Amino acid sequence: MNILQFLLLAQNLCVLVLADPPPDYYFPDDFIFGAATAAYQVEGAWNEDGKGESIWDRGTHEHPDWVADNSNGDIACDSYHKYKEDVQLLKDLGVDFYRFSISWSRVLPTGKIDQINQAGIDYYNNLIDELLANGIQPYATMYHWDLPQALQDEGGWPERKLADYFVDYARVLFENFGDRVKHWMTFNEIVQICEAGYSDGAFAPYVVNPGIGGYECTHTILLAHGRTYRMYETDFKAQQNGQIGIAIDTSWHEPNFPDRETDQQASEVDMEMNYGWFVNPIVNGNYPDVMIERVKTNSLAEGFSASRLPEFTPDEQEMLKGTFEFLGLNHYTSDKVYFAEEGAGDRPSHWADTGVVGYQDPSWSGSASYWLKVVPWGLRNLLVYIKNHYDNPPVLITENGFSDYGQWDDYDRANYFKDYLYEVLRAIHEEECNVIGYTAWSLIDNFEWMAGYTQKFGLHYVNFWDPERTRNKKLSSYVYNNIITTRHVDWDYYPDWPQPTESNV
Ligand code: GBH
Repeated sequence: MNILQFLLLAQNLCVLVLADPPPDYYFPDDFIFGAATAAYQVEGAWNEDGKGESIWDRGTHEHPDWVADNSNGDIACDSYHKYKEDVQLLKDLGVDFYRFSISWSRVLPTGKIDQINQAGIDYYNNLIDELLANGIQPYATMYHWDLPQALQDEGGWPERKLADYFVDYARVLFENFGDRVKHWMTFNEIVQICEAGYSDGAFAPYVVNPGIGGYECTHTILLAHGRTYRMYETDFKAQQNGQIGIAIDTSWHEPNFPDRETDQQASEVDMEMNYGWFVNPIVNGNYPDVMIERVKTNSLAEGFSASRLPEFTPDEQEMLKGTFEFLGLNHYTSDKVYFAEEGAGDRPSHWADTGVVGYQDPSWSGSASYWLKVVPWGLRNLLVYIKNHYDNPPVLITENGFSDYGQWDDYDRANYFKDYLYEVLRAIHEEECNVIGYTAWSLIDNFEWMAGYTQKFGLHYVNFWDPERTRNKKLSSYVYNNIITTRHVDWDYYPDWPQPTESNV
């Protein structure tokens, strides 16, 4: 070793020794923690006690081979019968709230109010009462993808009359549950409902109509959301005093080269076209200007006489503006983006309208889901983006989580929660982002849509080979509980835990 090498080594050692450890931030006292599921993914009992058929019942039954393991949600975790066990798990986790969804066709089998299924009302009453008896607040999502099939038979979400049916359904929910449910999310992930459901055909009802179906569907849903908010405001708010939000999902779209101006613009356009598309109408009353322009330019170039993006009337814009008490955010992963070449992509399509290419850095570590790479800092960048673009609204993280193949000792999931939650802490303490709470996806392993039961997101293991659908704690449930109770991230905490002996992995 020469003197120069020695000095370099000495310098590196100094940096190692002297570098400050990451600051030990704490969650604010009023910061809330929860865990989430969705009706079709956990309930099962798909045709019991008067429940009507949904588009996911129909889709998985008609095309079993479209789901990775040919499975479906007929039984799933059997939470319809085992909800008390779920509540016990929530209690042991120490969460403040449970985010679950209500199955529209369990409450209204045909989707319409002329037929109310009392057994469905009873089920959710029981679940809500059990939660409250255990000190857990119910956070209810009205729609997590399971449209009553009868309404799909009338054309589904691209049909504007679906907004009327949704508002009727929401009224039934407020009337029956609003005395105890004080936090509502109207919809879960509009982009998945609409782009996957009505543009690409990747999700039920598997309609392929790119560049048109997704825009029409979204328009109906945004109107349904806004009108539900206004109905609550006029007819229920005074007595029930609850809050209405919505859960919108987005990745963080990092500029490919952060210093390159065109990549910064690509990131901005991608965020507006995939997040602003839903948030801007709810916050400011209309689609983002850049989206209105781009879809119109493309539509005219393609020979359409008008834009494929529907328009809100001035009254509708007024109605929509400010229709949220909290913005729900579902976030899992990030990508890096740059502008596509002129004319790239099949047209018409939302992708071509956006005109941005994204990819995931091969150095990012993966999960059991091809789309889910671990990028904790992406969450902080996203939270800062939301703060800057929408005047620092209250953000409730309504989903965040990691998939594996189902091991008990799920260190990767535990570390994912630590790393992402630490970025939430940094967003709060270093960037003054108004993040009010966090929800882990998911409370239990469940039916992961087109991936069936091949990808597991649960804090708790469910044995799907066992008719009893036995639940067991994974390592990550202890780690999440430790974060909730100590209110910070303890990097060294891994439990000495009683590993379950049975296994179906
Ligand atoms: C959430 O969506 C959902 O709200 C929740 O129900 C789901 O279980 C959870 O994520 C985990 O996936 O190309 O067909 O494989 C997150 C957004 C949308 C991400 C679909 C994965 C790929 C679908 N997801 N996307 S596919």
